[in-house]
Amino acid sequence: PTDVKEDILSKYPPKVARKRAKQIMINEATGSDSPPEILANVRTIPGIITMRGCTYAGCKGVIMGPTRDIVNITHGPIGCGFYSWLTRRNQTDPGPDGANYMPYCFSTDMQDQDIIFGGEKKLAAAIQEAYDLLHPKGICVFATCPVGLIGDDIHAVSRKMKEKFGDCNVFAFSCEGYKGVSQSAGHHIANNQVFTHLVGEEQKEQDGEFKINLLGEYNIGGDGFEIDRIFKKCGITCLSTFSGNSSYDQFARAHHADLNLVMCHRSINYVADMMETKYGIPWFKVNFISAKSAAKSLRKIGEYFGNQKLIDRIEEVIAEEMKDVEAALAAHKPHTQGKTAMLFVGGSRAHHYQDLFTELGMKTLSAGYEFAHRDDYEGRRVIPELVPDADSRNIEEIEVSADPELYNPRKSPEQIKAMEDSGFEFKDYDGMNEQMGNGTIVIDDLNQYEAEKLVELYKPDIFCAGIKEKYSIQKNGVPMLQLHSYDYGGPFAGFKGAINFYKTVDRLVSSKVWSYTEAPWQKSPELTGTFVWE
Ligand code: CFM
Ligand code: HCA
Repeated sequence: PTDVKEDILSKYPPKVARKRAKQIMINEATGSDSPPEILANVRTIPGIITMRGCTYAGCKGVIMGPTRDIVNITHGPIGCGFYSWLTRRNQTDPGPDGANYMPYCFSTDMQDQDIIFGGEKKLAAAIQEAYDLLHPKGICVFATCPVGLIGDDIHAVSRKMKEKFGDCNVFAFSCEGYKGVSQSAGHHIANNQVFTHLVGEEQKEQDGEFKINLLGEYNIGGDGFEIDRIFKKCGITCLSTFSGNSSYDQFARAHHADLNLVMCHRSINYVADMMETKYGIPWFKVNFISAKSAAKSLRKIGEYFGNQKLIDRIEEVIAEEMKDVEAALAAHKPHTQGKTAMLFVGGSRAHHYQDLFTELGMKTLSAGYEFAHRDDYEGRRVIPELVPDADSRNIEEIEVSADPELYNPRKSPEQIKAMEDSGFEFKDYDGMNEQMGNGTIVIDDLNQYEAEKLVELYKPDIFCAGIKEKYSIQKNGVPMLQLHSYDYGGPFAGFKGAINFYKTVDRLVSSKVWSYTEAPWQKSPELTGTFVWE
């Protein structure tokens, strides 16, 4: 593998190679007391074709996109609104008469004259129009790059409209595309505003036993539906999901839960911390990707509540669900055993999905995140070591303290301590590197050139990434599975999702069709070019 790193870097100009060398790692984390550091959450080098998206995409598309009854208005030229319209395939179930604005694309459609003379009036008119037409519970406004450049005060406009309406919560996000180095900054901006303007609004006590929130689950391909099915079967009450299949009221009542479960820690771990500080709700990390991980997460919930009836019910559910899982593995594993995979996804899937490949007997040769931070690679314990830079300082950190009325620690410090002493982990997650094993290749912010190079050198049996990577990988003769949109299939979470995944992956790695593909440059070699650095 050391040669592979050299090989990849040799094509870069020296300055680029020096920076990329810190983001390409031959993994030595397993069993090590001082695992090597990786450079992450830093700017992409201009000119490189990154897999990343922008801060607006992370805020508007990822975090707020899946909420059905908030009108999301993109303040900007139409392209930003258009290209973030329904692209993430998050599903929603509004019920027979629930409001659902997700199929719509709301935008102020800024023109040249708005850029020159300012767009605040146009924004106020758009908010008014949305209110008159739909009377939603909430309206959210998202800044795109030009809005930040010309200085429209979207927060002042939103405040004014909120006061004017009296029965509609209007708030805004300074999530200009350039605000951070990736989508990750957008998650933070979105979550801060939801926490400030929405969580805690509903004062009424909530019914149900074993009340939890699921943070960081976005219902891609119906994953959240499958997890909800499992919760219901176990008798666990999910008050709110941030933000898959969510509604305004779910956020407003979230502080009534007795436990926060964190699924995608990259996009939301700080919300769990803020809710613990403000309301006294403990949190821990869960993972519902892979049957074993789902079972482990459910057992941990049972242990947290310490209720024998719940614990027994969870065991019954796991036993029942695992019958089908084992039957599916018996059918598919003989075809997948020993095969190899590569995974490059945004923030947590490149890690979570390795559990599914392990269940299939497959080995992950190389993996990495588009925009994760060092803790996602090396584990949460490195957070105190992270040094803020100019880009991360650009993202507001909000001050949170215990709510004078609503703070109510669900477990006393002594109870938490006793649980921790017996091995129960709160507020923690492991990094990807340690699980992957030594000698594997971990790459942060992979780019188009490196993706093709990895495929050429290793010919993995399957490559997982997003839409931008899909077709070049297939043209290189390797089956490709989108782990963002699931190629419009799924769900892949929970027990039924795991079965679906086994079937999908078996079909892909067992098919010979990709090895017959001939890319245009194989037929006509004059189409290949070599870049020579002088
Ligand atoms: Fe979390 Fe996500 Fe992901 Fe993410 Fe994303 Fe996504 Fe993703 Mo695409 S919140 S970090 S910003 S699990 S949209 S639902 S699939 S890159 S790995
Ligand atoms: C985003 C959304 C995205 C893109 C997926 C892809 C998603 O990052 O803005 O590149 O295929 O999951 O839809 O991550």
